[in-house]
Amino acid sequence: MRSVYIGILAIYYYYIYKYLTATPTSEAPYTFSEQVGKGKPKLASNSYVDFKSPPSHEKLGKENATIVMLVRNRELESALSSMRSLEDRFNRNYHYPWVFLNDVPFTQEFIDQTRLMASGEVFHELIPADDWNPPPYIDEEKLNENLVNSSNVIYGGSRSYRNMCHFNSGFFFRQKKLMEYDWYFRVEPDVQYLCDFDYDPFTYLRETGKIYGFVTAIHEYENTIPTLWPTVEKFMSEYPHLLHPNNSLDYITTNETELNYLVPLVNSSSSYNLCHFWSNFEIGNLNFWRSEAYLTYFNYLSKSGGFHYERWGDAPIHSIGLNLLADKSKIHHFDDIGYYHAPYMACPTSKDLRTFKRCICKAEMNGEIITEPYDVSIYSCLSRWWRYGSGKKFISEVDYHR
Ligand SMILES: Nc1nc2c(ncn2[C@@H]2O[C@H](COP(=O)(O)OP(=O)(O)O)[C@@H](O)[C@H]2O)c(=O)[nH]1
Ligand SMILES: *[C@@H]1O[C@H](CO)[C@@H](O)[C@H](O)[C@H]1NC(C)=O
Ligand SMILES: *[C@@H]1O[C@H](CO)[C@@H](O)[C@H](O)[C@H]1NC(C)=O
Ligand SMILES: *[C@@H]1O[C@H](CO)[C@@H](O)[C@H](O)[C@H]1NC(C)=O
Ligand SMILES: *[C@@H]1O[C@H](CO)[C@@H](O)[C@H](O)[C@H]1NC(C)=O
Ligand SMILES: *[C@@H]1O[C@H](CO)[C@@H](O)[C@H](O)[C@H]1NC(C)=O
Ligand SMILES: [Mg+2]
Repeated sequence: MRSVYIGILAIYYYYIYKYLTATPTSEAPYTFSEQVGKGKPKLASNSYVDFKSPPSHEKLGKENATIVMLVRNRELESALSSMRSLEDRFNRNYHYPWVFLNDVPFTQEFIDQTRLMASGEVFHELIPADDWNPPPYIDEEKLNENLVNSSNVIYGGSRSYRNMCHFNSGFFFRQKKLMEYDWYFRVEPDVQYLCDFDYDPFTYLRETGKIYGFVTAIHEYENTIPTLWPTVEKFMSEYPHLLHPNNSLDYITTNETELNYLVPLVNSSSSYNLCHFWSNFEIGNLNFWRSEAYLTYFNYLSKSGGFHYERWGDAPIHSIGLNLLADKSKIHHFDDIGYYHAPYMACPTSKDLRTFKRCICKAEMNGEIITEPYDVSIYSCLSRWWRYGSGKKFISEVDYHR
């Protein structure tokens, strides 16, 4: 009897020893089943295993592209949820890499868990402090005064939100890792992709010569950008040669009231109609953001201080940059992509498309069920884009079954 106990104890200690010495210092990749499962010790709830990517994470898609997510460690569950959704709907067939960006180092758990969720390679990058923090020409005192004075502005009191918007406007595309790619797909925590992709959107943009794709066009909160438009107007008069001859300025300045008549402009002295592409979803070409024209525009806006003394969002900054500096025919509305970021959903309205792409055009927010795509609502800016941007394509004109 005693020898049986000793035997069991010996096996038990053997496995504990194996587990403890199995820290991944070697190069050899190993998989889940080698560490956890039948015959392996049960992990305590406060322990985790550091897994290496299995070799099958090799890229299958043929574009020079990456998926990118700026994210905080505490958003791990939300990041995994977005990853699961995009992997299932798109990336499991392509294995494009994921680049995660953070202003503080990622935790080991974040790195391990995202690696397990990805079908492609994963990279976890620390943003240099100079790319994140307010630049030297920003007056700290003035920034702090505005932070405490902005409780009526959405995210108005958050310093990190301003850093984030400044970073997304002018720095994400020149992070060291992203310099290795031409194309990016921006993803945020807690978003959902509601239809199968069924073709590679990077390939689509490249083959059609486009540089940017969006799904939702909405109005900005006016009190986040009191001096944005006057600053843009000054930029335009100082750098007229940077404006693209086929730009889409008309789209952001038209004030036709038959379109979007439910969004009254409070500040009638500004000709900006507040329309912008919602930037939490973007598929685009990084070289546009890295172009001299865009960087000149970004630096001009950054120096004016509005990112820090007001609460300029990266969405209107990206959009106005595109509308001024790019050929409008190079901006694409992906009307066949289903997408949800609270509180708005984008989804194809065609039954044919919904069926073909296995869409579930439904999302839930705080117990409320959302089934109506935002872009067919009267608040949307899409009708303005159809009239003043690159036009509306009808379903019979487009081959969605690529
Ligand atoms: N690393 C990091 N990411 C941030 C920070 N603030 C926001 N983000 C990310 O920036 C994006 C936009 O932030 P979010 O909270 O979703 O703002 P919203 O979509 O405008 O409501 C998300 O991908 C966030 O994870 C921050 O302080 N640090
Ligand atoms: C605080 O806000 C008020 C009204 O919105 C404005 O008049 C004032 O100039 C602001 N002060 C600072 C320091 O931003
Ligand atoms: C991908 O794009 C980057 C940035 O433009 C470039 O430096 C790199 O050579 C490209 N790689 C390939 C394989 O084309
Ligand atoms: C209204 O617009 C004008 C001109 O574009 C600008 O100077 C002013 O700061 C704006 N005011 C507010 C409260 O947004
Ligand atoms: C729209 O803009 C035009 C030209 O600036 C102006 O004459 C007209 O009054 C504006 N209409 C509305 C409803 O604001
Ligand atoms: C400008 O863009 C429109 C909309 O996409 C397009 O129809 C037109 O051909 C473009 N014009 C030029 C000169 O490229
Ligand atoms: Mg978000």
